[in-house]
Amino acid sequence: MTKHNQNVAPLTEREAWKRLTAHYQQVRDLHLRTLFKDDPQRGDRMTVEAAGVFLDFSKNRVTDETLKLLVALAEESGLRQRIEAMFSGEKINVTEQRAVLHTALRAPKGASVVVDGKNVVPQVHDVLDRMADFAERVRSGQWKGYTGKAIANVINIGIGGSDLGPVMAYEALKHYSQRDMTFRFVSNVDGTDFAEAVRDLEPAETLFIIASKTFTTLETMTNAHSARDWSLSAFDGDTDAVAKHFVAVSTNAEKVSEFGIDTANMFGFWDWVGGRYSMDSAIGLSTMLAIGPDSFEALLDGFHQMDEHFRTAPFYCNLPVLMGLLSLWYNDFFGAETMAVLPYEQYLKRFPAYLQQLCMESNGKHVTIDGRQVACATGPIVFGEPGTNGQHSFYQMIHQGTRLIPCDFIAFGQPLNRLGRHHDMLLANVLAQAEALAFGKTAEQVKAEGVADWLVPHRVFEGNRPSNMILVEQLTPAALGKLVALYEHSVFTQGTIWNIDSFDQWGVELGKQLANRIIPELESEDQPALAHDSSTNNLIRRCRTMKEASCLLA
Ligand code: G6Q
Repeated sequence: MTKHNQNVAPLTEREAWKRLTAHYQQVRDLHLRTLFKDDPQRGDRMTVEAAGVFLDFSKNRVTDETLKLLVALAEESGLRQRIEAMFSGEKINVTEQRAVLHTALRAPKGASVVVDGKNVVPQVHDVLDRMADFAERVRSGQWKGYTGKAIANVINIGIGGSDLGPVMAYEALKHYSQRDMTFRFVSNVDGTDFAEAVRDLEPAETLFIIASKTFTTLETMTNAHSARDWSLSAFDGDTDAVAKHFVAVSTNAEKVSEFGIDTANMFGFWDWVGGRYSMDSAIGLSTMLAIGPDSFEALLDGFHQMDEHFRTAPFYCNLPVLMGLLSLWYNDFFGAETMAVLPYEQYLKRFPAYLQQLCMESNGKHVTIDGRQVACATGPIVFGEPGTNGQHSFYQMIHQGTRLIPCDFIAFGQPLNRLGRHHDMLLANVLAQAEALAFGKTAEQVKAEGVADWLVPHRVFEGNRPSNMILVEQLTPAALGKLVALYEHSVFTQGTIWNIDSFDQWGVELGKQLANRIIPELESEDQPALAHDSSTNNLIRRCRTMKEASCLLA
């Protein structure tokens, strides 16, 4: 078994960790006001630009020494070797014994990445070529539905990694999408999700993408069956229609055929692509249908540029490494439990939700790869909303609450929709928020404004609230790829230091098993014998009673 870093000491015994612990005591109370006053160049110095992504990390509670020690921690934790191990296809997802090769999904055609003795890059490009061919036919109207009509609506059915990436990417890149087509995403097993998605659509013009790596997921298969019923009921139950209205994205050809989808209409991927790392695999078929193959290629190129930067840049100027280290600094030393991701770009409205899975499913782990309890807190809780909306909601807590909430602001120099002064106002707001958080407003400043004494404490902003500012020229497909890869690798950096498996997700299993036990207990005609705890038993009985009442009413 490839255990991580057998030569690396447990986290709290690493030299750099011990030095950081001592260093934290010296710098914990340093105020950003002082740091900026003492170093007028700080805002110019503490920036990095790579692959067209500019990061200003000067408004973080760090000194040069902090950064040196954090970089030393990454080195001592074997990050360099782990990056090589990931990119070269070693089975670093130890608990599932899998390689972790989302980076191979965006490798250029001539590249070579060998897994189990085989170069996987040609297979990746074969699938991409098939996807492109299919996407062109659907987008041009050449692909016809059962009644001979062109496809106007695409519904992606998938959940988790087979949904969050596609929805986020569709929303993010809507500006580049084919506007005469409708794209919808159904994930929830709650029938409302499906019902609302199809209520105004014509089956004859609707194509379903059943996106499921395993093709066994309860929610997706339940929705897929409802979709087939909905579709076939419009075509007198003729199952020939399935070939025209259903395609699959999966690693499981057998289950795909069992469902009735011709494997000629299946786009494959591989077990070395984790669900939450799969939006650039065939799982991105809906994205390619929306934005076209050329833009999809640009998206992949953006990912690849960030991959290369991560793989080759020295740690002190490596964007994902720096962001990962800063996040870990707050999480493990300042005890910050959350982080906010705040894109000042309406098209990125689903980006925080996407990052929730990427970060929290990857690094929400309590044991190290060798099964020991971790020595410190792991992945922070991620949340966010696009600016400026969040400012009128939860930012109050970030400015004046009792918790430290590090923020990542993301902004773009050029708007995609230029409308009067809107963009200047948007940018002014994001810059102002970072400034206000860092420097705040002292009691003296508040008093000088003539505020009554009793009101002064309420009007004080203590400041010293850290943030990163990520600036990119414009939200293009390539820019989106770079941003996603930036966070993917930041998550990897942190997971490596914690020595956890960032690529498994055993924590989702227990609830699934228990739901499978409860389903027949809710559905059985006769009162089932219940052997759960008293609360669950009671709730099941109540749900059965409510169901009986609603059946009687119906
Ligand atoms: C992601 C997880 C999970 C997965 C879904 C859907 O990393 O593995 O979110 O993507 O459970 O799984 P299927 O694609 O197999 O339906």
